[in-house]
Amino acid sequence: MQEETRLTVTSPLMPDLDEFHEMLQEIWKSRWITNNGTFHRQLEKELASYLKVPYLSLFTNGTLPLITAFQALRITGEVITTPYSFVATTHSLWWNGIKPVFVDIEESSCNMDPSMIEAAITPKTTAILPVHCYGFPCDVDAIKSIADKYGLKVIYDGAHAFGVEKNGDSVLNAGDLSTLSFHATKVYNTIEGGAIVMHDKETKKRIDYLKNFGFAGETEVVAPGINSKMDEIRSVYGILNLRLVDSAIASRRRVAERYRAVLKNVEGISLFEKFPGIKYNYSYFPIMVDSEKFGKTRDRLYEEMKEKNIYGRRYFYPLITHFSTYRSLESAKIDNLPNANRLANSVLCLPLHHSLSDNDVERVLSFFEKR
Ligand code: T4K
Repeated sequence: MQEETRLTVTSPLMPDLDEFHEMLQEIWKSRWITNNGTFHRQLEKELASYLKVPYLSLFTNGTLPLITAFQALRITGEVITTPYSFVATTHSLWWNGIKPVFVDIEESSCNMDPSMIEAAITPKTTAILPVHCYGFPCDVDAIKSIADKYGLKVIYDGAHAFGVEKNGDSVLNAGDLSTLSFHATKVYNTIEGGAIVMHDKETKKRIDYLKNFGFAGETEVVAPGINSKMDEIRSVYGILNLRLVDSAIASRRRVAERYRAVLKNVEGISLFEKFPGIKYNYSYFPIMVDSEKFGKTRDRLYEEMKEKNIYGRRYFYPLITHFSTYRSLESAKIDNLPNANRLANSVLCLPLHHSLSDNDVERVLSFFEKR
């Protein structure tokens, strides 16, 4: 019997090859291939407009924007953050010599629980680093009121939040800065890529210097910046993908709705609630598996799917606090993070992307049929 095709948790959105080729010819003609080129500038403008944000600076991946954001705001000391994310979130603090202080998440959203923040503040606390996990918006109002009360900066890791809006406003406008990832696995990608979203021109200028070694002109270096400049080839790829992203999100929504319609009735499987007023991007489809009620553990389900060539992902297992770099921190203790630990052991992200066929979706759902 022929083996069924491999279904992965995601699959990259890719531009039409002929159109890409046409635009590459322009780059070849101009012989300008990186360092703030025409297409780089065009993509920054188009993304800012698409995302409804005032200013945006492109980067070569989604990790360097985080690292640079803390440098740009001169953050030191301790930063309050979530353990339930991709490890790059916390690594950005490590690279700045900042101590992460972990607080627990809300079970309903997987995001930092604002009611846990105040107790974690010390005289060394300078900022908060929440993540809009899976593209589910954080409680930005609650976080802002705590930040304002204690004079803390807020930097959002918006790696999953491309195009997510709350009451018509981009969630990327919350906080002092927000970062994005345009990695191949994201809703929108430039192969590798990322960005920082900021509120004013001056901050953009500083961040543009920082991603170019700190150069402000030919002879002046204002700070020890990094090299994280997006090149023209990936900028063109990004311009073309931006034209496809709405339709890709619509396809993702159809898959997510089909999953939701079936899985809401499956004993032992819980879904994350959808809230009114939110424009979701359907970047992930996490489900929670209650092994007693479902009759098998999350890990068993994950393995059985793999045996049938279906590759879900246990995002975010292990928790960041379980990695050796962070494990010994006081705030990394399991007792401090009960919800995060529970979710890390029970969530499975099902395959969700624009090119899943109806048949693919039914293959995934067959694992949840009455047994
Ligand atoms: N903050 C947050 C909250 C993040 O989630 C991330 C990254 C970052 C910051 C940092 O952003 P970047 O520096 O990465 O831009 C993936 C991604 O590598 C990573 O970008 C992402 N988050 C994380 C959640 O997931 P892996 O190890 O799961 O990726 P990988 O290579 O196993 O890919 C997953 C599946 O996607 C594959 O099984 C198949 C499919 N795939 C992947 C690639 C690369 C393709 O079909 N084609 C491809 O080219 O980390």
